[in-house]
Amino acid sequence: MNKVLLFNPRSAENKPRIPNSIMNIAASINGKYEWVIVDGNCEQDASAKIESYLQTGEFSYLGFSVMPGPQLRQAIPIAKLVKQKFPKTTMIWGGYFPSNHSKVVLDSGYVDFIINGPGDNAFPQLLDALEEAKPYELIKNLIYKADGKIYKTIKEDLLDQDALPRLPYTQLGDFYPIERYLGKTYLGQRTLAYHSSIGCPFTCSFCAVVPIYEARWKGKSAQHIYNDVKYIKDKWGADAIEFHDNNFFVSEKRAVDFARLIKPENMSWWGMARIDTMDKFKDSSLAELRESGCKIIFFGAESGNDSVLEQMDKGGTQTGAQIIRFAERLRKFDIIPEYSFVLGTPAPTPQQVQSQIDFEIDFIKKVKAVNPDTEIIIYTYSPVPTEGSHLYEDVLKSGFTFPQVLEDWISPAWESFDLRKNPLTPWLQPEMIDKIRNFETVLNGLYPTVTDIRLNSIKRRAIKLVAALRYKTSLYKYPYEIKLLHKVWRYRQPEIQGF
Ligand code: B12
Ligand code: SF4
Repeated sequence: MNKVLLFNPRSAENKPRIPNSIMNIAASINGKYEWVIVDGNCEQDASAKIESYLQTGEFSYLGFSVMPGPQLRQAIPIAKLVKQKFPKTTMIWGGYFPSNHSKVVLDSGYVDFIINGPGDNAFPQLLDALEEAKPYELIKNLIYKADGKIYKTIKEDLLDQDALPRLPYTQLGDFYPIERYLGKTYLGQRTLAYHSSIGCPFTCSFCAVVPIYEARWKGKSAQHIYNDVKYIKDKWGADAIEFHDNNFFVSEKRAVDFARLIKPENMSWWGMARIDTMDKFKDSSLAELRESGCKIIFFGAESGNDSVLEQMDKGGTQTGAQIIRFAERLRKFDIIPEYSFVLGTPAPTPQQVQSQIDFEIDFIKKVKAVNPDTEIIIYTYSPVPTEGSHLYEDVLKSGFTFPQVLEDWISPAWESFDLRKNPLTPWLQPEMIDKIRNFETVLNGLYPTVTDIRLNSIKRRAIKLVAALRYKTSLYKYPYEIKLLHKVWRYRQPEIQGF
């Protein structure tokens, strides 16, 4: 039987995390097909490694996991090279990028199939069909091209997450030591990345999860999560957990059940949530979460302006007032809120775009005033193709288009778009982007992130000192002195380098 090569392109400069996307795919074929993993985060030369496997002639199938941004830097040239040198192999891409940008990926000519969303059934079914030369057209969650036309098959219902096969950690360890994936972070000495649920029940109009999961969510049970975590703790010494779920806290009961189970294990943990969902949690639940080791929670605050929140379809219940009130509420429980904001959404005139940015800057300062420990992450709005949303309609009306050629996605400009730093959208003028980035520099100067564990107290004090006056007087222009210190001390930004 033909073997399968699974590739996780490099996504982090350092600190590799357990490659959960590709591990789920490995689990789906484990015991049925022989597979190997190449993790770009752990290889000096991933391309050479892949070639050395393919030269054995044993591998027919390649599965690449691709999210937008720097992963494309390896995914695109390596896929192209593989198709040139080993034209008989079948190239299958999965993950957020190909699912949301299927046309440009399939038009490249070097990707044969896309798994659209979860691949736990679709991937093994596709391999079976190809191995046995049977039709694949009825396999759910598949995108392919035939006779120049792109076909998307229907989506599968979300699977019972507890029924999925366990991730093959021991086999991963045959390729790369598991200890290497358990990095030192703000949370602990050996931090485990774990993914306990898929999708999200909401439909925010800027979010890439929506077109794939269409407001569906399914989670593993608290007991199941605990069993997995405990196994890794006992076997490899994990002492902290990063939950990579889009929305870990959808169910108050599941979160509290997990807190009760994990508390005796003395582990710190972190996850992502919505403000309006968690604001409904009882005080006793928040207290239990903290006591169990939950130190910091990431929230998509997005905007302090209620009409922008409505434009973003933020579920209808989150308000600016609530964002501030909730930051204050979490302070009482000693949980650090990590608030992310999306600045630079479209508006009818440049003046309105600018005044909205100014409003958000003032709003962020208000949040900081009520809870200075709040971590602030600032993104600029980079459209995702959430067909049918008003926000995306505004985007299309503005004349914005995505690249038509796959290689264009790795140009510096589009990479910056992916990183949500400089999004190339027609309504954002360069001086607006400068203002956002300069404010961010000053803010990060006065309030360096707690997640940067290399920044000692002397360095922190030095940066704070130079940034304080600028912050107080709203003088954000040309913050070269702060940028220099950030550069010299290699200040880390959690949104790019890992949370
Ligand atoms: C971990 C993570 C990271 C880590 C990577 C860690 C590391 N060191 O490798 C870090 C923090 C570096 C990161 C960075 C970025 N990320 Co990121 N990241 C994630 C996160 C939280 C988890 C991914 C994961 O493991 N999922 C678990 C698996 C099980 O789910 P899955 O990936 O969906 O996989 C399933 C299917 O998609 C499919 N599948 C996936 N791969 C494959 C491959 C094959 C062959 C097949 C068949 C199927 C398949 O099957 C899987 C199982 O069913 C996701 C959000 C999320 N919860 O998924 C965001 C996410 C993927 N990231 C995203 C983005 C945008 C980025 C950035 C590009 C930008 C940014 N500023 O955030 C940066 C890029 C920086 C960089 N250096 O690359 C977005 C993508 C949005 C979009 N527009 O498409 C997401 C969805 C977050 C979000 N909601 O906005 N990220
Ligand atoms: S709540 Fe978060 S993950 Fe869910 S749709 Fe909104 S932005 Fe996306």
